[in-house]
Amino acid sequence: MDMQVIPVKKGDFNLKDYDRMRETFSWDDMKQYFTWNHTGKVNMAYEALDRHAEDPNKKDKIALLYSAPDREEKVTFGELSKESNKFANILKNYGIVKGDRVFLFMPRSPEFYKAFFGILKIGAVAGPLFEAFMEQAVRDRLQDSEARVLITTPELLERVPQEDLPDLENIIIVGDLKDESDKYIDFKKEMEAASDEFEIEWVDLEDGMLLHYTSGSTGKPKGVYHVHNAMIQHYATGEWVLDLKEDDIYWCTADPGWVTGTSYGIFAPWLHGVTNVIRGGRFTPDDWYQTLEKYGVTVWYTAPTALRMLVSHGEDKVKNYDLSSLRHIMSVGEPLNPEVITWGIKAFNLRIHDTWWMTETGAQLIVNIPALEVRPGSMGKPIPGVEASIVDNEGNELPPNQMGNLAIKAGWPSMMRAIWNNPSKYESYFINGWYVSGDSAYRDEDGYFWFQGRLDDVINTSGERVGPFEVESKLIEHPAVAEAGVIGKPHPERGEIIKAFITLNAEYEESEELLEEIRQFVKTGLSAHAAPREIEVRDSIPKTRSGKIMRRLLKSWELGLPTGDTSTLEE
Ligand code: 6R9
Repeated sequence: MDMQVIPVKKGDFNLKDYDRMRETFSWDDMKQYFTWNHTGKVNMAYEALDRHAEDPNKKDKIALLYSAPDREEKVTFGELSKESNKFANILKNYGIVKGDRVFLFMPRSPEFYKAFFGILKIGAVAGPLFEAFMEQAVRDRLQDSEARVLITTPELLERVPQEDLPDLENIIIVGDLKDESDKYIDFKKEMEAASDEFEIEWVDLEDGMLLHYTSGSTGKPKGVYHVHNAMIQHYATGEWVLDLKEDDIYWCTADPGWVTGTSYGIFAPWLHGVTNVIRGGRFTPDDWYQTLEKYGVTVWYTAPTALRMLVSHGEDKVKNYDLSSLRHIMSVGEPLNPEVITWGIKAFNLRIHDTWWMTETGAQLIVNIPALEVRPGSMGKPIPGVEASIVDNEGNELPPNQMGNLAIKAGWPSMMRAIWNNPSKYESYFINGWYVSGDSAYRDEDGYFWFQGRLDDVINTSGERVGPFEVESKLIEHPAVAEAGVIGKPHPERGEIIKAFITLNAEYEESEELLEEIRQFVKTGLSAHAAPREIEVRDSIPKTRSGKIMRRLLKSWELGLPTGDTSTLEE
């Protein structure tokens, strides 16, 4: 990849000397921003909500700007604080206490956020599930977590295998309930009756707050357990990386079933008391641009898969909208193709800032911030207070430019504290004091980190290591290619050959000539050994709900192997 550097634009940064700060910063410096630092009383819901509700200047500020195809609603910090008190009272009535697991299986809606904070206020652990989960996925998660309460909708209730869930004592239904029996709790009715005063449960920084299930490459989904202490890092990155200011209109497009939708769809913006746009339903490019324009979004956090979709619909579409309010864009979840950054500069006149982190890390770790020059294709540098490195399989650090395991010195504030019910799995993440991410990467001489792939995805063809992401990025630079997923396919001579699955942009028809042209495009644009020997055109590329290309699934299909856990597959 040719090294391109996009410099800092004058005036658009809030950290003058990032590198120096990374040397001197201590997480203790961050505590002063929290109420518990002088009261000793901890709860995320207090810091993110009640604190603003108690502030006469903030209480009537809009916290939640909700929009869905059929509904629009504005909720202030004051209202959200009271409404979540009501929900906490409902849980209290049903005997929920600190430490219990309460799950949410419903689409994004104001009710979701009211319930979510009610759960935190009573000191329980919230478990948000993607609304698209089918029965098996719901069963696995509710069984493993031994959830006592589930909040869901009449439509999704069908996918809850109640007979297999002995620990699930109560189901709260948001929406019109057909069942007249008292088997279910009616959210609306109980909210109307509930008091909006609630004595918040003060917890310890190390008490549980959130359980996010995530799939590994094998086995059942793992419950990644996070504690209230994570707020320190949510707040810090909200300032440094999201660059949030008092008057921002912030939009994180992620669903709260994914960690991005909680850490950065809920916590970071509301810890900063910023107005948060929540958009439900499915998006088309016009919906995205309309949302940005209509609400005057200033800070936008999204994912490569969404950005690639926008790219495939062309620059002209952007021109139909007034996006002048937008000042800061970030991306997470997958490698951000340099091509997309280049496009973003043309389309929005803004740099898109890549950020790297994981469900297990709870918050951003390696990032591009406004103060740093962007090197397209690089994830950026570690945030202050975080030590990142490249290590070998024994946990020894490797020199610059050498590829290895991307690892983080254990102990940052938002690090997971357990894998639910699975201590040995938890321990397996750590070697020699390092949290080993399962991603491969290298670090350049200037300390920028470059993602190479999930360790299990790296292709070895004729002894050459090829990162599928590099090939995918090149493929989508071709005007005909919309999306691409690349795998290594076993080959008797070459070890593996590269096989690409692609979707075509609307104006293109599949033909032998076109596929050969695309192959040549990679060969001449990237390298001969990186050119896919096989290209297959498909209607879609399988992705997780958080937008990651499921290369593992492509590979299973290709080899006719069992597909394993596909609960996170986007339909
Ligand atoms: C927040 C989130 C984690 C995995 C991670 C890596 C990939 C995330 C990335 C990235 C390249 C980035 N990933 N951000 N790869 N560049 N900026 O995505 O959590 O769903 O647990 O996924 O996603 O492979 O290990 P999660």
